[in-house]
Amino acid sequence: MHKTASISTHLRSPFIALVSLILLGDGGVVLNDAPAATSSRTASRGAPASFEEETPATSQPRLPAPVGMVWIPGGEFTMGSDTALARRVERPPHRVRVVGFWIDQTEVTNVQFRQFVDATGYITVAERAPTWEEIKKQLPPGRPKPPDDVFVPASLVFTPPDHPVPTDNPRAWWSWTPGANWRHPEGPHSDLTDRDNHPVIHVSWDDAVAYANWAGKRLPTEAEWEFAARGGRNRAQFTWGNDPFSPAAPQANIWQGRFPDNNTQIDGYGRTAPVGSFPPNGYGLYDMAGNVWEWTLD
Ligand SMILES: [Ca+2]
Ligand SMILES: [Ca+2]
Repeated sequence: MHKTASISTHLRSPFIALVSLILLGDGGVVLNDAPAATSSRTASRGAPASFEEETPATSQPRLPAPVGMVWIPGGEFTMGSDTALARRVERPPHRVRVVGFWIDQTEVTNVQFRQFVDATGYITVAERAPTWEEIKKQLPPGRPKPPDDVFVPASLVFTPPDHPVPTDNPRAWWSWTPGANWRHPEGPHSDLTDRDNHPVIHVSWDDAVAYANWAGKRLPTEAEWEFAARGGRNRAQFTWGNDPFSPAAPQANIWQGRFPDNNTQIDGYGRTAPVGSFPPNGYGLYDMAGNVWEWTLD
């Protein structure tokens, strides 16, 4: 689990996903995941002059590296961005300090998530029928009860239209699909054949936290996640630096072509890719940009 995105609006990863893990210095363990699309971790100008440009590691790991995890030294960095690609929630850029932590080198895979489910019998949110009591909490007061066919286990599946559509209405490409869940990513008739090492998807924040707890970790905070995603490149536009996306040597699994109806798949993948299919960032972390969105703790 872990990682994601970073990249700006280019990153329209249609998948929801998962998590990254972090383990804190002593045993504490943590894991984090982040919603990926936090997107544009582009760097920017404007750090207050009273801060140093960047401070070095603030802590050292006290344990041998846990399997599959990387030590992130911590330090101070410019979080967010106000460049053209930055989403509004990333503004304004501001200085943040994080302490050292361990984080998973890759997004959480289907194999890893299956181990958790097999060990615990955990049933994800997408596999449970919602109740009117739960839905009511998220609706304005007085809203009538929806029809019964809404109260079935379901999730959103990326379903590209066959023609150009305005990009201000996500309903044009997200389909509420009964039976879609992590075992059946595109719905009841799909499965995980040949996708063991793809990131698990259709995982809610609660599911990600449950996985992390089981693994003895926690989700990373958004600040930790972004610090890790930057890979030591303070204020860079992308997780790999400032170079634009290269069709000849794709840096990440993102969208190419016209969103959402024409994905040219120049990077080789129309949906998820096996974790670690693209070059790692400066900290040795994979898919911090692209592939799937990842959850963070906050
Ligand atoms: Ca990712
Ligand atoms: Ca792609």
